Amino acid sequence: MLNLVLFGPPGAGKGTQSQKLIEKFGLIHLSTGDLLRGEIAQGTELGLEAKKLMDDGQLVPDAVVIGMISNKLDANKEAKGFIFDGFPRTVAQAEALDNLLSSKESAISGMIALQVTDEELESRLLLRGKSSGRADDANPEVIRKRIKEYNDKTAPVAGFYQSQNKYTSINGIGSVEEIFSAIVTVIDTY
Ligand code: B4P
Repeated sequence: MLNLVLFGPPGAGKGTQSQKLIEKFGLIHLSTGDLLRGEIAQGTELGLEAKKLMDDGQLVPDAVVIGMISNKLDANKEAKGFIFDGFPRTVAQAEALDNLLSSKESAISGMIALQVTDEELESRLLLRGKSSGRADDANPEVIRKRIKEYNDKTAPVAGFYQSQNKYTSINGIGSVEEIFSAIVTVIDTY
């Protein structure tokens, strides 16, 4: 079973690369950002609470996203594997994911981290904000807050996988195809 954590700051290209990876490897794509936006679109109570935090560039509470991922793992018992995109975003989420997978006699194969400079992230997100309708992409102040949240709370997750010898970092600047090919080269070593 191939279980990949695609890691990187907001705008690093996780969602973009996930779309290509699910086609090539036949994996299930689990993006907590997409799942949360789905809740918002349906107007659920969870979605209403999450929207306030997301629009302000903050992380949603661990218990909420862990619960969503747990439900998706249960609903896809026959999957060949999963791409975790935007999850785990805290060390507590990473620990919970290990526990969820080990209860299913599975584990993370590896984490691939996309390295992109803050200037490039900001310009990508502002560009997407012009057409995506995402409030969290439209405002430079919110984008900077998301990058700060990443540095404070999410960056330590890399160390969690480094200590398990499951971490590989690649350059996230270049064409989508170049980055895809670098990711596939890493996956081929698993
Ligand atoms: P996400 O939906 O995960 O959003 P993201 O970090 O912006 O990444 P995304 O995958 O969408 O963008 P990508 O890099 O592909 O999270 C949104 C919010 O949800 C968070 O701020 C948080 O509030 C909440 N949340 C989600 N998960 C959570 C969790 N686990 N715990 C707590 N809270 C959580 O692409 C960005 C742009 O770059 C695109 O326009 C793309 O076209 C462009 N791009 C991609 N590759 C490129 C390349 N090689 N060159 C140039 N541009 C490129």
